Amino acid sequence: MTAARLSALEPAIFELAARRVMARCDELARITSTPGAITRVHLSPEHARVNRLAAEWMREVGLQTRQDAAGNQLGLLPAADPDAPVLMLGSHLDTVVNAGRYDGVVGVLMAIEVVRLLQRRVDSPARADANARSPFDFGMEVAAFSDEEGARFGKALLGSSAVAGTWDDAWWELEDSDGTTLREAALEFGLDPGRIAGAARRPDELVGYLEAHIEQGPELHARGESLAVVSSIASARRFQLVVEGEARHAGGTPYDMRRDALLGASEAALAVERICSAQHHIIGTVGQFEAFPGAMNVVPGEAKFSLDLRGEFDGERDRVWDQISRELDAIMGRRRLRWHTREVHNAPALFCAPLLQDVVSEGIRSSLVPGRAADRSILGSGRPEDPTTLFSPAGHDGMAIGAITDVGMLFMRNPDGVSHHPDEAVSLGDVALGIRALAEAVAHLGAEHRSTQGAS
Ligand code: HGY
Ligand code: MN
Ligand code: MN
Repeated sequence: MTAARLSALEPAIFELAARRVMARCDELARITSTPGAITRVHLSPEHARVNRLAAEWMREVGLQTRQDAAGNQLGLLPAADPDAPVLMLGSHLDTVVNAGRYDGVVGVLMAIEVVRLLQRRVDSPARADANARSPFDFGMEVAAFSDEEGARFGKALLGSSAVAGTWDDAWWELEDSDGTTLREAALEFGLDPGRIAGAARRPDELVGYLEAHIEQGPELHARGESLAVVSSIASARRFQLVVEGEARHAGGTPYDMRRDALLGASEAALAVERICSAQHHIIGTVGQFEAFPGAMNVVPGEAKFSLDLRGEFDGERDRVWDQISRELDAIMGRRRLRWHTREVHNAPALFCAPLLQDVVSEGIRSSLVPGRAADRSILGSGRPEDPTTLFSPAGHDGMAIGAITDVGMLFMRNPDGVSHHPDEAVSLGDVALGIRALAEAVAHLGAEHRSTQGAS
């Protein structure tokens, strides 16, 4: 299908697709381990249920489905040439604890709609077609990654890291809060840890990876715009930190004798804020914080906390971590405490491929309907040639997939920039525009691919 033919589709078709996406986001939100809230972590019974549902929806648009050894749900629409590489489209279906309903999920469901539209399966035919083929020289594969958030085992991007072939066998020993290891959880889920290498894809099997996601920040909302091209994804490190002091009687221990681990950890959390807020595009967050033994009448002898540290550039992020470490040495030294840390996640910054940034920009431009080219609600500058480009401080599966193929991303506005929270939102209209832009981006890539393959 050419981009021109796709552009001829009525806006109502994209709205219909967006309605289906929104309804399915609601349906997936009901699959949760915490009634009344949305929590769906890696290798849980809820993970199995959403994979089954996603597979059904994938088959409905002609995708051939399978679950890989990392619990990722995949759906393939092969090219006519069985040896042709595939363009991967997708996002993740796992959530943080007490999540919103769109983070990750909306990108998977939009990818399914894009595959439907690019085959002109406009009316959602409920029939599997084993002979369906991609309209491009490359196949299309929808990926619903199993673990992007790292909510259960601390290490994020487990699903996409397996696909990227960057799996580290040490991860099998990671434990969740109940002491269940990743290996035990995988076995219980019905996966064979010995087959994890089979989830890996080779670079020559892929044309690239495209993902649509809500912005998870306030930029588009503040600018009154719907869509943006992503230029890069922040580099990230995550740490579990432990402060050791001495637990003693809350009444009988004078201040000069106290070695209060909670106060040391509290001062550390404030130091993280002070150090990071003085930098450009470096963000540090202490999101978990616990005191032990956790009694009202005992000076805390131990404290544990987490640190999520992100930056636009790896070197800058690492220099800030060194600065935080030196500050922790000083704080704990003054308070006669000890501290140590374990790094549980480390992902470098990912720069989106220029070609995929270009096709996403083209997609956003093409998503303009006639007569609305100067509508600021679609393109902030009002100039169709100039879609907004944003850096993503939030992490995404592309950070892992970038090890083996080019990555491109499309952001949709989320009102007030609220995410990782039940109030997370995206409008039907922005999802409709996003579906159109993503489909147009794929069509532009198809044309580009054809011309470069033909030329070679
Ligand atoms: O934490 C993140 O940035 C992502 O939403 N998992
Ligand atoms: Mn998230
Ligand atoms: Mn996400």
